[in-house]
Amino acid sequence: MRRPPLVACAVLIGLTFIVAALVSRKADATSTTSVVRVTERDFHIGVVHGRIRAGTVIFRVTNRGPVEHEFIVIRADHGLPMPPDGITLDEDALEKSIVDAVEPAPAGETNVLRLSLKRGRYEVVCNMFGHYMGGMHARLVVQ
Ligand SMILES: [Cu+2]
Repeated sequence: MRRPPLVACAVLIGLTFIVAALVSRKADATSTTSVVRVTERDFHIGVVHGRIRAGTVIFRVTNRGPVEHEFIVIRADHGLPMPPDGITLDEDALEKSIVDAVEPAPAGETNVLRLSLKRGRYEVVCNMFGHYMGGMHARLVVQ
């Protein structure tokens, strides 16, 4: 049996590396998807994964009640400013930092919010009257 020429072997190995590199680059280019489970209750927001990878982030927000709660994702690299009235965040002032939100949902409901998040620090809050100051905020780091 003839041995395959050395050049053919080298080309084959080279091609393997190129294909592997292309596949891994494609994997990087298609953004990752993270699912973040969030539980809201009076007056707390529980985030299962506080650190996630940049890309598509699917929040599954469940309100355990007993009252309605909303869910707002805010870019907050330097934290959030104190509420001007000491109780509620000024959403108009934060407009540029607010990524998206789930409207107030009744107890027992689960809402899904699909976002594309860049690296950075975020706060997820419920800003219904008194809820933010009551403790409804949690940090989320996107890396
Ligand atoms: Cu709330």
